[in-house]
Amino acid sequence: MAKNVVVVGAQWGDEGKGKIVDWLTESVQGVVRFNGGHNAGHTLVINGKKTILRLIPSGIMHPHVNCYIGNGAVVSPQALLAEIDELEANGVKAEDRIFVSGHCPLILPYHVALDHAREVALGDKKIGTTGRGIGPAYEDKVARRAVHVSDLLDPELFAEKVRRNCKLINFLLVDFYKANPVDVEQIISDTLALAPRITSKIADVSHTLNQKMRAGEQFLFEGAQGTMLDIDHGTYPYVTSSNTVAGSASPGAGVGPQKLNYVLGITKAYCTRVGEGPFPTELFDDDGKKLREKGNEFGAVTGRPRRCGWFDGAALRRSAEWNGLSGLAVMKLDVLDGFKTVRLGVGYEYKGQRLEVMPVGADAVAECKPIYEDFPGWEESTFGITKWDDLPLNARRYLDRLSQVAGVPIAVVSTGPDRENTILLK
Ligand code: 2SA
Ligand code: MG
Repeated sequence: MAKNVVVVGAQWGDEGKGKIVDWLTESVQGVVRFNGGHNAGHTLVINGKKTILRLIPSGIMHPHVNCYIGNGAVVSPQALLAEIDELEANGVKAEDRIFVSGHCPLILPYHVALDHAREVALGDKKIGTTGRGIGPAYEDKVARRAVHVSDLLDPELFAEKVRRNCKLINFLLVDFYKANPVDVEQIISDTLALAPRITSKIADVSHTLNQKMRAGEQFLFEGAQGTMLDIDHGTYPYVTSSNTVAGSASPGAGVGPQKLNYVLGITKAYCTRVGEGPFPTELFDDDGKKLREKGNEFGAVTGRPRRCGWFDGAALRRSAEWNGLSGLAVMKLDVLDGFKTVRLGVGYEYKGQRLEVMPVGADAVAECKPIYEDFPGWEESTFGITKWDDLPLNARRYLDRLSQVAGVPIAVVSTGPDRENTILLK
């Protein structure tokens, strides 16, 4: 394996990054989150037991690695500690292996209140956020008024910053959104009660990673959400509020881009999206229902049913460009077992023209009609297969074409949720 690998979702999230990061963790010394917050839901199945990680890097299940939360992520103290408690209750020693950059913006309850108020006000134009306060926390960062994890070291300064920010937030909540105000003093005291456990995890993540890299250690950078949800490149405004593409591992963790040696794009063998926004290959028929049921496509954080559709090659080609994908991990191949025909999106029809790549912005994407190539399906079960040559011929043909359309070699195929259900190609 290359030295430092960035793992990103190549579609709209929920591609199966958690399984792959957990699996690749065997050969690294640390796993790093660099974007997003506890809106992520990374599902791991180890020896049949399911764990869902939200903010904590998926490497935590391996006792030999340290887990880092870089400055590009947003941190809810409450959510972080609840996740650690859950892991510890399940016998995973997590408390002392998590290092958090002091420069991560905090997510506090007033961000959650604003997230909800916005969604209600948008009505049928809502984004379909996870309601975790992600957008408002990143807004504070860009507006240069974020309260950082390191501010928890100085209770007075912390309280002063929260009081100042809440003047604006309560004005917005009450006067603009006609919602209830937040109780500022309660937020301050509740958060400060958690502060010692959070501040004990503060580290200079950037410097630590750079030092350890110089000493020869290898790291995995674990992206959250998916490429098409990127704030700059995704189907704006139906996006999350962070950069989800691979390059953001560099500013989000504080390492130079030349340190990122390989970019692994995770994609399902089909496609899903949760939340609002355009999705050209979405299915509203029995095939869509079958994908949702067989693939158990429900939000790992919110439980929302995910929208399902065929693989979208025009989106994946874009994703390959935006991320600089070195290889693909194609997940959940077994979910396609038993379909009579499997359809592969190879481009779009847009304003009477053929497009090879997804256009930019939600309005343009909403006007795209997918162009499909149809493949005969396979009756045989692919569940748990560990060798490429053991896959049914029709499955191999489908995957070969998928890789050709994406313009990226397939490095991994996943044939089930467990670590063992994996084919390694490169
Ligand atoms: P937000 O909360 O501001 O980031 O929401 C903005 C959009 O980003 C989408 N988003 C996600 N899409 C897929 N998976 C995510 N994580 C959870 C999961 C989601 C869940 O793993 O299943 O449980 O519902 C995730 N997080 C954010 C979101 O749907 C909005 O479209
Ligand atoms: Mg997920």
